[in-house]
Amino acid sequence: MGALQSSRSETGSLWPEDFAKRYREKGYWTGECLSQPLRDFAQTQPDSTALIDTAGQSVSYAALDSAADEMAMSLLQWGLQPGQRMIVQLPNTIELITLFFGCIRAGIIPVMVLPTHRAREVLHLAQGSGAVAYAIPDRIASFDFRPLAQEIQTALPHVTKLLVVGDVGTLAGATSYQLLCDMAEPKGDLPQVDPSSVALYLHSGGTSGLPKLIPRTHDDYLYNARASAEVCGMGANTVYLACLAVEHNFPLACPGILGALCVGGVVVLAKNPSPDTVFGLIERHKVTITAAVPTLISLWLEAREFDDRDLSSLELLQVGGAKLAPSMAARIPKMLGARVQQVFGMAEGLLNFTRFEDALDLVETSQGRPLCEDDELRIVDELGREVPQGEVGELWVRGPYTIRRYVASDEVNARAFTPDGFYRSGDLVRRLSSGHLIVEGRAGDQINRAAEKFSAAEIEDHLIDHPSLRDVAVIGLPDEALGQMCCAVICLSGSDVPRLRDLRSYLSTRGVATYKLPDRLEVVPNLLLTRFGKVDRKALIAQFSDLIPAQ
Ligand code: OOB
Repeated sequence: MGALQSSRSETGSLWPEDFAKRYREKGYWTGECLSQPLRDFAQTQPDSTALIDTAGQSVSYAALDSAADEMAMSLLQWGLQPGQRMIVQLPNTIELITLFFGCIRAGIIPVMVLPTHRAREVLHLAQGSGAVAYAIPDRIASFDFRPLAQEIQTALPHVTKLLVVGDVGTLAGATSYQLLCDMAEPKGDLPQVDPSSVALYLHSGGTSGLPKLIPRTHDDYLYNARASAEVCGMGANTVYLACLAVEHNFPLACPGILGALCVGGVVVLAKNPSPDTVFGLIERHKVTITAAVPTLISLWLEAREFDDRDLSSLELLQVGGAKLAPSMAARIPKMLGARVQQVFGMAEGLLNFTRFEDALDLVETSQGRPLCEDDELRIVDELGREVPQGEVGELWVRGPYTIRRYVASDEVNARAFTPDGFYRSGDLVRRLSSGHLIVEGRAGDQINRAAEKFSAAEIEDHLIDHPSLRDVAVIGLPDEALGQMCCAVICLSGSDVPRLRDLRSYLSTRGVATYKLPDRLEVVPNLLLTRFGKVDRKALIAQFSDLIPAQ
């Protein structure tokens, strides 16, 4: 992927004018900056709490609003310019939210990178976005982000500015977050932000390579957050707990943090999603809604067997990112006292929610129905023809908050989008007569391990360079705890037989994120091929799924 070239990616509508006009007329796009609701509530309810972190430190709407202004001014005084990009890779903290809104107000585009991403992913996203700045924590647990930042800066000289939350250490030329905050002179003008311009970049899970950059505009992302907040019944009494990494679309805006701040609610930031942290925060702050992925839910349910904290405030538990087993859905109300809402979404846009009024059966077995009546869905066969009602096909979508392009080459975009602007999601779904969708699988070779997605090809491309391997296929195998586990099926080039451990550390030294490392290794004399000479993944999956002992 080349660096951002086209100014059209940053300014002007990313939708064709006739669609943009319709979305404005219908009131989906309001022409506001993504941080406008924060400004509004800072005036109408200045003293209400906006954020609380894991340590219990809180910030009011008025304080967050002025901290965001000051941060915006500091960023500009630091030398950043509106339209430039900044990689943001921070844990769920007040600093992250302040920096996010500071960027938004200064017209600087945050590129949201997960704390679990490592050199490979960060390099790719920094290069693709042409980022000039990179914000990191000093460390999270045992991982030190400062050498990572140094590596990125050495590889990409356009990343001229490093910002460290915490101790800068020996990181040459870096600025500490605190120093930046102290720098602010509370005067000066902030730029006028064009609401149809890109507000932030999310990243995709990746079907054929590394994650792709997803441009989300002020208009479309504010709609995304507001409309989601409405579906979830959020209001001023809402206390939203963000326990997934905030750089992900789900806790950021579905409705997430932005949704809660759009209705004057409180956001609690969990530093990790462990049952202990989460149950403690729910009890302490009377959390009403949170979002999780199925793997987490299974941990919470297990932990809850031996836990008696008061979780009675929790009204709604959103589950998405990967398919929720109906049996697990049924256990949630009994064990955690909350209603379940299934959310089938994607960083590219489309969101589906089960609704409060849905029958229990639908809530437990379907992945919900689209957020907006102007979400246009097509469910198609391999030739792009709509399948008959109720049959399985690939989901294509177009609508007021679904992107029309990645920041990527024309070839990549031509594969991912149809000429008339539908995003080819790669998800295989079935639509019920009620409009609810059931996710049946994926068309591509993407692995969804504990709701973290990555492409099999990305890992294969690394492993094939390993001197002991002649051939390799990476496949996702069904796993009760993870949804899918990552399995490397290898053919040897000589007599040396690498162990799983060796391959994992080989990938780590190449800067691959930990969540993508294989969980299992199978050695075969040759890979099974299809009639067309391609690796027969389906056959490999069938072969090795059989070897997994029944639970
Ligand atoms: C969410 O977003 P992404 O971009 O990390 O992943 C999107 C993909 C979907 O295309 C689908 O393959 C899978 O994740 N997925 C689900 C699902 N929710 C997402 N598969 C089955 N059941 C579900 N409920 O994962 C995301 C974004 C916003 C809200 C919720 C999830």
